[in-house]
Amino acid sequence: MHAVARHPGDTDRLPLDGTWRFQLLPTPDTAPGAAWQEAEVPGCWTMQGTGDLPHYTNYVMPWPEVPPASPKANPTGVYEREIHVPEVWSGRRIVLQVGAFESVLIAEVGGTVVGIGKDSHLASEFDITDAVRPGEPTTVRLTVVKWSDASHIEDQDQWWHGGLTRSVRLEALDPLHLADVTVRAGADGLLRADVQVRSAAGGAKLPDGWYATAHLEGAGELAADTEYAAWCEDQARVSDFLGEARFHARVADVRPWSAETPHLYDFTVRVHRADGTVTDTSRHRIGFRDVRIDGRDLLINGERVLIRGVNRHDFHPLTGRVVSYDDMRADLVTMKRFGFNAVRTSHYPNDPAFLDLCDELGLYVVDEADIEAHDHAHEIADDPRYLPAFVDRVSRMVLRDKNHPSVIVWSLGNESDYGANHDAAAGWVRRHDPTRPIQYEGALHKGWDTPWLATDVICPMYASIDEIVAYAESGRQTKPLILCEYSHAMGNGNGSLADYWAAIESTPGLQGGFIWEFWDHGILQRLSDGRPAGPAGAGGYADGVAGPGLRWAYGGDFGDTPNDGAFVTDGVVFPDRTPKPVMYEHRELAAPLRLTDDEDGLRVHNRQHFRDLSWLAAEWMVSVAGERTDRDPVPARLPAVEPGGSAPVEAPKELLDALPDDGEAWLTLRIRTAAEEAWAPAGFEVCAPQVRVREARPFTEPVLADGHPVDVDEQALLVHPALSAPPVLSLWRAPTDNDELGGLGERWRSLGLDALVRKPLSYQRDDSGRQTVIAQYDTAAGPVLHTQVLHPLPDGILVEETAELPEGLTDIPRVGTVFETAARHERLAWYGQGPWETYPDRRHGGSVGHHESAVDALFTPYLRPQESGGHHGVRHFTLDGAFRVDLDEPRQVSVTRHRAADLTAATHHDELVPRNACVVHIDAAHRGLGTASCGPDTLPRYRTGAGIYRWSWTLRTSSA
Ligand code: IPT
Repeated sequence: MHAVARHPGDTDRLPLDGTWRFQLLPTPDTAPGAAWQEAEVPGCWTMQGTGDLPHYTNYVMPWPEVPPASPKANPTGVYEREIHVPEVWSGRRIVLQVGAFESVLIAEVGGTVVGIGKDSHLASEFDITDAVRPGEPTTVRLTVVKWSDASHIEDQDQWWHGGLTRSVRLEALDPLHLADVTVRAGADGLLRADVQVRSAAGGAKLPDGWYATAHLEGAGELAADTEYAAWCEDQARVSDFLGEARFHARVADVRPWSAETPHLYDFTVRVHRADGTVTDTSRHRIGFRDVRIDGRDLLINGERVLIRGVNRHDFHPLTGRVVSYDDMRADLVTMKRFGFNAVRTSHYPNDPAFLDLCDELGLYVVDEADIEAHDHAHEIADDPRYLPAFVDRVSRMVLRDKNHPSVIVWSLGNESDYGANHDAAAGWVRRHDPTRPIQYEGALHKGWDTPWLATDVICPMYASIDEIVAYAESGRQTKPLILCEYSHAMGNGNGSLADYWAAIESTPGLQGGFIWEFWDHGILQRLSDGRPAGPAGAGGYADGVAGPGLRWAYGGDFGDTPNDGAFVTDGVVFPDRTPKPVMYEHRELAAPLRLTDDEDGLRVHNRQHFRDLSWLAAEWMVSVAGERTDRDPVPARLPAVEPGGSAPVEAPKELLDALPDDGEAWLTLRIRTAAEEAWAPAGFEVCAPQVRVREARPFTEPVLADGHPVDVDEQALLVHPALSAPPVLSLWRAPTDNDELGGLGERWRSLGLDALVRKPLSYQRDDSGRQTVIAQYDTAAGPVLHTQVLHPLPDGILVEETAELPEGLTDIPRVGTVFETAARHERLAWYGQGPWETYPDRRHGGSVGHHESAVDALFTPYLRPQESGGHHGVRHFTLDGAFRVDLDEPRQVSVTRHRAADLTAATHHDELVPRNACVVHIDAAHRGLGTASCGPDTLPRYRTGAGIYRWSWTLRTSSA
């Protein structure tokens, strides 16, 4: 019965969610005692104040036992409550459904064991008809054993929890029921539905005269296929205990389903007794769409759709693995708002409601089975003792989810090597559902040229741009290449996402990928007792920051050993779903509309596959460097452009004609939703493509002034009333997760970059009042010579700097100036990229223009403190209007309240104590972010190394 989607509104359901009696035992062999506490269902007991806490490991099993063994010490939760089966359910089949549990379930009703279940992310169902008496109370006990042989194939990179993690309920069914409904609906409007009917009553024989009916929105009541029935008769395929029926329909002018156009149709199947009584109803929201692989292309409705995907785990910072309908919806809405069109249910099937939402909101799904044998992958993939579990997990997922249009690919699981167990599972899927491709990354382990038969997609993880492009151009590629994981979103990262997309969009054979991953799995933790804040902790966070007395916990924070530390915090959103800066990068790269200005003139491009531009409203804006122009945006008329096409668009003359005579100027087309979409209100900003309409004028030497000498102290450091720490050379940034895990943090420390000692060599004032200061900074790769020429200006100073880096000083984080302000400035206004944090290899999300922000809001609170708050391409900035810096050319700048050393020393965001001063970095060069925490390092063109660097800037203050 698990294949049949029943409508949630049907009345034959009794939810059992809520407060249950609960006790936690040390082993499954321990007898429950008399003392009960309470636990919420669904819920993870690891998040509910028991002694068993969350434990994080990436792939190392948390205990040493080898498969299929599990440890003796084995937390076991006993959940109990009374149920009252309504009298009106007499004579019906009563089914107990447990949505999800980790990892073994023993179900008892009225003291009798009715069954056990495994497979932590699919429901287990038990026919308890004989164990209950309608009208009388009965005790249900659900015993959940945390560790088992199954734990070895649920070894995903996430927190280990225990509990009942999805809803529990009773269902009442007539003995005559729908056992399976398989709907196939193509973009041509043709539908075929195959229905299986069984009877669970005495002898399981079907009652005479039963029949099935089907109703489709847009086609009405469907006639059962009599030819098919006759053929069955003829072939002696008619059974007295398995009823089969087939329906066909053709919907005229069908509106096909796609992620861009998620049109759904109501489809209902019913089974009746001879007298017409309906005994079971199955309701579906179906979509008409095709999925097909043609050579190197995965086609949706015949179109080679680019897959802009993200991997998503079930996660919530207060409840662990329990996610409500609203939370699932909010996740998917967030994805849609930031341009994602696909999600991989890494690494297990999600709640069925999740797929309903994907159908409705429009997201392509790679539906993944709950199999990850990571730590012992090689031993398990061919272990026949695990064969039934592999086939069971894959087939149960397919049976449950096959009627969802959003599901376009089945995935056999993750990181489990490759073995006969995979082929067995794939074989079943190929026969049961020939309408969808299968993918499995492990099937590539012998190379991409000769994938084993369990994958139809070349779906590698973390391959470099060079690798995928070389492969696509090699002539050896025979299947579509869609990365199952790439661009590891740990900390301040996702460098070169734009370079990936430039390669994907320009290389036939490359069709996209799934960013790793959606969530930073930081659990909200109370500092007072080190416990998860739990469901009561709601409101203890805002904008990515845990509240006072709280922090976002990662591996090790609950005393969990072994653990993999902050590797669990690698998502594009913070634990409270606040988007990280990379989301804006992604939104711009995935924009449905692009703007170009080249020899073909100003044009808009429709980057979608199925939709025109009529759902978008647009307005023009211009921004000019120098003074703010503050001109109102003017409405833009978007031309009609077919999907994939482009058309000229008229520039806003009134705005361009009114430009000041001088200065770099940018034209922005701000795009919003014209009307409400399922995932956004009307007027929601979708993207803001820009083109430069006028180049910057070259930096002109400011007028130098006589007679206002620049002061330096005995260390040859600038003395300036607006600065509490004078400008010095900086070659260090607090290592990002990519820097640390990629091994650079260690290298930079061994070079001494984190503890540079400045040795003044000379300083000299000339007649014009200009100071020339030369200092040396020793590194393990040799000395760095740093020269500052400090010129007096009538209203400030000009600082010209040169740094000479020795040959051996390769690949360092930055070369630039750092200083601190004397005053506690509150607001930064800058002309450059923003408002989101940008870096050299992650700067497409920030548009060029005038931006302004509270200094405190400029720092992105990555869970493990690291370099943060950078702005690319800054031309000038002011602090509270009183402190102005102009740069010789667009540069990487950050203004925060944290020194790089403060960030380096802290392990969690809450340890940071903001300084009063603003810490200002102006970089001549800044290393890109890359994605080396899992995947390729920063591309060579974004690296910073030996050589001579020159940069200059002016400082003007009201007090200077
Ligand atoms: C890959 C895993 O599939 C994923 O679950 C996660 O662990 C990710 O890496 C890193 O965060 S596996 C890795 C061996 C590439």
